[in-house]
Amino acid sequence: MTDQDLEWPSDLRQIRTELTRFMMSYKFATDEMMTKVNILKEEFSAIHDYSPIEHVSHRLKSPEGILKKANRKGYPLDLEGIRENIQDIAGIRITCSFISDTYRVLEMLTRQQDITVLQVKDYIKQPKPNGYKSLHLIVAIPVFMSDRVQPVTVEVQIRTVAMDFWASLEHKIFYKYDGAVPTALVGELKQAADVANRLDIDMERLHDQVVSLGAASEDVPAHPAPPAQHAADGLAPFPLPRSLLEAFLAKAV
Ligand code: 0O2
Repeated sequence: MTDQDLEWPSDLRQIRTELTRFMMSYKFATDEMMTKVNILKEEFSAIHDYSPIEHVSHRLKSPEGILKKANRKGYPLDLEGIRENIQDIAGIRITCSFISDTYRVLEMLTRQQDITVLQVKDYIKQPKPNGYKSLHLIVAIPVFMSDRVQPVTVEVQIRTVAMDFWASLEHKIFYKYDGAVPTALVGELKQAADVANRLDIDMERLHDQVVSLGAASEDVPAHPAPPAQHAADGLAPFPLPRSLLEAFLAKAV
């Protein structure tokens, strides 16, 4: 205990401990989900020609942001009320190359047995009026702590690189204008979303053509194999020299 701790009244110390536990549970849930997504990413990169997952990032809402949201939405300001009502304290964002990959990743995650799917919103099939597209998933994942198992919710957003590019810019503009984006800009953003969607469709069609060409000629890779370094996210891949493989084949190992 620090000197400062001793000066604090015990009820403040207690709420600090509870808030720390609360935030930690979301941090652990984020870590678990990141591990799950990174396993899929690495496995695809190492075993298949390419990974449907281009990039994954995460964020944890700050305690201040959580309280602001609870206030704004009129939720009870106790930890249980917040846990029940605010489902995006922990967030994971996955970007994929193609639209079909977003659904593939959704499928791979939702079929994992320790993940409970609480909600799926498909803003790809039904974009928001401003043009926003993404798959939103709210899941609960068990976090095993020293004295209990806590189911913790995580929001997972899955979108293409083009959708992500659009959403990041729109987010910046939205905040710059404090939500009151000028009509002309809203129109331009919607047009840009349509262009991003066209790009997604065209790129996927081209990709499919390359895949079928590759299948026909057997020598064009469906997707350039990532450099070995990329395959394991900075880890050197396991050394598998030909002699070792031959030994395996000959059951000599
Ligand atoms: P941040 O800073 O990214 O976390 P909710 O407000 O979450 O209770 P809602 O609006 O029904 O309920 O949730 P929804 O539609 O699932 O959206 C939640 C998150 O999706 C947002 O979180 C954004 O990250 C993203 N999102 C939704 N709509 C838009 C949009 O029109 N443009 C962009 N750029 N992002 C969007 P936060 O908390 O708003 O922001």
